[in-house]
Amino acid sequence: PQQDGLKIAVLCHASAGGSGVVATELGLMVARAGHEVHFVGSAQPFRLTGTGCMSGPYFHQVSGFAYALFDQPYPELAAANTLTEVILEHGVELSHAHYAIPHASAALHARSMSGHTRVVTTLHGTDVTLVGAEPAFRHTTRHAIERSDHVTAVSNFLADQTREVFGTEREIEVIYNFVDSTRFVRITDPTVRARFAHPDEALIVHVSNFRAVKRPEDVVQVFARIASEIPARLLMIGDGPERPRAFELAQQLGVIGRTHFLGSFPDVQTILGISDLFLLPSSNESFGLAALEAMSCEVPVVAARAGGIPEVVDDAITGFLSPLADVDHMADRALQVLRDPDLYTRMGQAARAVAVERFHPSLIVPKYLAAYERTLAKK
Ligand code: GMT
Repeated sequence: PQQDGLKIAVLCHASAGGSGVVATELGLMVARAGHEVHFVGSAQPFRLTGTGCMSGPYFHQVSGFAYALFDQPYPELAAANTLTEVILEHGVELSHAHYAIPHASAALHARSMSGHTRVVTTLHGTDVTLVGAEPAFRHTTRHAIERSDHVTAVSNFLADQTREVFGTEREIEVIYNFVDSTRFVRITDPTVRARFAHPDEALIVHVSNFRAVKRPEDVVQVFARIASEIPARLLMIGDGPERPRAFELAQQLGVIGRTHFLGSFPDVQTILGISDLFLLPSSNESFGLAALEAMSCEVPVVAARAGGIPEVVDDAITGFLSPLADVDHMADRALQVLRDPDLYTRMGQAARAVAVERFHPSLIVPKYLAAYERTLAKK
């Protein structure tokens, strides 16, 4: 364990998804900066590598308890219990909860049980816009937000939305998502691209968890229009409930031979690094980390003008923003950029510049570290 530096616990979702990615990448960078980081979760976060006994970061699996009387596994209580053990055993001073439910609630519970630690909560989007707005979770989410020692949100849109949905005056600091621009880069080796597309084909990509909010069927609709005009191929990365419907639609529209559902895997940078265009037609998106990762790889983005996406994608500069569900508009804009090599190069370079100049870890990670220090210094 570290002798100096902060001792921090991180609670996040382990499955493929933006909040888990941000939590993991941040925790790894905070650990590299010399702090002791303990991840606590039901499973090891999918991008978490390099955990070790000497310098960390450490991973503590939440213990489960199956008992005939319990009709549910009570994940929040189990997480609170494991977190309390970690706090007491390792002297953790601060818990960073990514996602209000169940993590901020579990962290608040552990704060009461352990008698110390501060709680920083980061709101990522669906915890507020979908889950939190559900009457079943409204009071619990509001409580988690109001009682955390510090709250951050990943975009101005999300901070405003949180204040509106919960009618809270709570101070919410906006800290954007970030991207490691040394890992997410253009791959120029033609042999890598040749594994996925012919040289004359435009390579279109979509990365998501295929939930309804991502509108993956719009991706297929847009692609079918593109493919009717120019040689093109679509890579669908990720998995989730809407994947079968998107697959079926690709069959119906006759583009299944040029559409590849590759499933979920952690090193998306290879696919993004060889792609020509990223599609993000989500109906709601607090930030759009996958789009930022594409931008870092010089890939222009065509997205719906929804949620916090306009804080990431500059319309007509790093990609195009379209009205929600307007698949014709999205296809027109996609074809415009794919058919014009000068525009394509300009947009790709502008996208990379924005990723590096606005969303580099060296700009964003210190904001979290400063938030930790300020929270610990609070009386
Ligand atoms: O996009 C998802 O559905 C996953 C979700 C999550 O909670 O893991 O991502 C949310 O957090 C990301 C990281 O802050 C943001 O970049 C995504 O925009 C946000 N997703 C939504 O708001 C739908």
